Amino acid sequence: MGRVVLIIPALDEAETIGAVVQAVDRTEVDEIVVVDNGSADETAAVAAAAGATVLTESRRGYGSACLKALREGPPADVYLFMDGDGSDDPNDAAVVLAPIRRGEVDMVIGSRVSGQAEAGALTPVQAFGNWLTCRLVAKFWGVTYTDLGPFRGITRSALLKLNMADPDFGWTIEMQVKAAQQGLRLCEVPVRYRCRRAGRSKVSGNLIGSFQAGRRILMYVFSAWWHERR
Ligand SMILES: Nc1nc2c(ncn2[C@@H]2O[C@H](COP(=O)(O)OP(=O)(O)OP(=O)(O)O)[C@@H](O)[C@H]2O)c(=O)[nH]1
Ligand SMILES: [Mg+2]
Repeated sequence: MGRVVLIIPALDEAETIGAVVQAVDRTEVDEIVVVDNGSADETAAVAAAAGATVLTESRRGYGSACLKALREGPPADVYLFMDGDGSDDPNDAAVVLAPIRRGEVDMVIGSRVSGQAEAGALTPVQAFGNWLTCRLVAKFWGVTYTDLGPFRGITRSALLKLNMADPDFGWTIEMQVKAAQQGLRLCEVPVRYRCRRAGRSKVSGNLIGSFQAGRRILMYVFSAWWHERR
């Protein structure tokens, strides 16, 4: 399958990032890149000490961090993405990568909905937003997803075709909508999901963050659909 690079966008995750990086099975992943977005804490130092390659992106946003890793990170044949707050279980890396290793698909989404989510790890707003978005994607593009989870794998060649651009939390839906539009071979696998282990929530843990991310995601879906129809 070639070289696997794990990308972890991280903002103020010093309390969790070390354990996350250390828990990654290095027989599955060749290099771990933590993209620090101007953390005020020791995220970068802790990640580096745990064995990650650290990149810094001054432009805020989850997507900006991912784009930085694609532009300036180490070469890869397959990219894996995961959160830095300990919510995703690094032990699921093998499960996420397996369909790509078998050559069956170009992209795998780790679904927290079909997997085991700890009580409270997915808030009601998040669960509803996921459900609604997935219904819209199925209606508009005929592809069934159950989740927009952060834990996912994609081949470099497929990712390049998607021409990713969203600098923020539209990143995950952008990848899934474009994959559907372009007819990528894709699948979902169940993954575990836990409440963030420590640190401050930036998105789903607070209502404003949830609604902002939700609005951005829905706007992306409707705008992609609108542009396609014109
Ligand atoms: N690089 C970068 N990473 C971010 C930014 N905001 C959040 N992150 C990271 O993206 C991941 C997801 O953010 P979270 O705050 O965990 O969002 P969430 O999972 O929806 O909500 P909680 O787990 O409740 O906090 C984490 O690894 C964060 O550190 C950002 O502006 N830039
Ligand atoms: Mg989180």
